[in-house]
Amino acid sequence: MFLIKGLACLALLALSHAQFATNYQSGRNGMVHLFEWKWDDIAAECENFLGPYGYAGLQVSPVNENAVIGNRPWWERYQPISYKLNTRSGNEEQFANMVRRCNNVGVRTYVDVVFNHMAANGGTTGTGGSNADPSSKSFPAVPFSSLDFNPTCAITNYADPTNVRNCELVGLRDLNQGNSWVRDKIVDFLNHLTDLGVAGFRVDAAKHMWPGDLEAIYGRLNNLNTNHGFSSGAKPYIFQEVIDLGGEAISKSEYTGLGAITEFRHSDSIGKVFRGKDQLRYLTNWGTSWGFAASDRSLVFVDNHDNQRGHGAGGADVLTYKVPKQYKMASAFMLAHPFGTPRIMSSFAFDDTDQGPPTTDGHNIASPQFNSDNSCSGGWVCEHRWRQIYNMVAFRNAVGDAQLQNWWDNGSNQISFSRGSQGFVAFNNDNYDLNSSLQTGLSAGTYCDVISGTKSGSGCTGKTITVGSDGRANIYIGSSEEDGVVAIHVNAKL
Ligand code: ARE
Ligand code: CA
Repeated sequence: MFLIKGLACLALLALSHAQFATNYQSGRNGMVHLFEWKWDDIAAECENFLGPYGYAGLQVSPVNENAVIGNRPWWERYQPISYKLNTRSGNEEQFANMVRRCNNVGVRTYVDVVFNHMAANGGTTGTGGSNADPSSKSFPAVPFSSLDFNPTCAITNYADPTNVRNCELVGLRDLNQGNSWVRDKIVDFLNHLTDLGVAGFRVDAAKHMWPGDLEAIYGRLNNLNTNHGFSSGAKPYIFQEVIDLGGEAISKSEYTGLGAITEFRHSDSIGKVFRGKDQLRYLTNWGTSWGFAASDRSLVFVDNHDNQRGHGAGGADVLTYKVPKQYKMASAFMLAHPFGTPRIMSSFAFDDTDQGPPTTDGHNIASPQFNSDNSCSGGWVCEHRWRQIYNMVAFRNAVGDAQLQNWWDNGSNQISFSRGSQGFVAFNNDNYDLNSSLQTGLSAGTYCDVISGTKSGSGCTGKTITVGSDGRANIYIGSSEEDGVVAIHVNAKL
């Protein structure tokens, strides 16, 4: 009896410290990173699009005051000046209003939190009007002084964990998270966001902080705010930016006990596969066999705000909106496959890798404009509003936890599989047509292909696929079609 009680207690304890649950509303899946969007625009997007189309969550750009830098590159937001919620995206009132409105329509908010460092030399004025002097490590609006930082040294050697964690990443003043004042300020900042109703955090540059320090910080985080619909005792979902493509001293496994990690190998591998550098048939064991962290520890993505423009890790193989056919195929695969917690990138168009978001006057961020086909204009790419992508979010919601079954491949770059009897998807990345009778796992009937169209009333604006009483259907994907994928699911039955 004592033993059983003890075990139950341990289980509860483990649960109460778990930062691995996404806190999504049941029936919803799929997170979108609305990179550089303004809070008022996101609030409207939750109500008009993300909520109705089934998205579960959104990641915002950093919310705290950052250094104002000359021609306003996007990356100024990774140079904190204080923890006041004042950026080009809006102020605290606007942020709080956004979180509330998004939660009201079932869409959770995840904040990109930057606390490895403060601004580098040159960042002297903040977006909230605060002043700082990074050259003397003085950030009075927090306040932090030189005592709160590690001694100045540059990160030069990824084979040396101490250099990576105690020195400065590209000159950014490196906070000492072992210092109790620093911890207090970080914990206050994160708990303030939780009080406002956020559901979790993307921890920027986690690899550059000691796991023990992060554990101490995470251990002091408040439960989620039950006034926003979270269950009592729920903890913030934490996904840590740890770039681990292998070959370095620091490994993601040092962080997976604390929360999820951004699985960069997923981005790297999916890019290589859909660029034709690896065959689609090898996707049959997609997951930990590819070197990925466990499914519930892996935040997965095709591209992120860094690697889509050559910052951070990853190179030429990363797929972005600039190669739309392969990008949509990779995104559809990620969303159809049960592995990991998928995050969709929503970009602004860029030519120059430093270029900031669209503005009205060089400083103030411009709002996205919307076209009748749901797509965006005004410099915003809005991959999350591409039919092939948002319809695959609906696919993911429709299939739920159904097992991956009925795997088929042609021995090279044509594959298909079902998610139980809920959904079926097929891909053709060969330079000849796919034209085969395939097992869909679905019940007999006519279905709308949610890639080429959408179910509308009793009709379909794209291809239809007829499943026979044996579950088989004739699947055709021409090699020169606009999209190399077809997808059907129970909610798209006509
Ligand atoms: C900018 C300028 C710099 C200048 C600096 C200070 O570009 O030239 O020295 O300001 O004045 C972003 C941008 C940076 C930018 C920075 C601050 O990408 O260009 O610097 O904001 O404004 C490493 C880290 C990883 C990091 C990537 C970019 O490990 O944490 O580099 N990613 C996050 C964010 C970025 C952000 C920061 C961190 C900083 O997602 O958007 O930087 O907050 C190997 C390693 C990787 C390493 C990679 C590149 O692959 O495995 O760990 O990634 O090399 O060094
Ligand atoms: Ca550090």
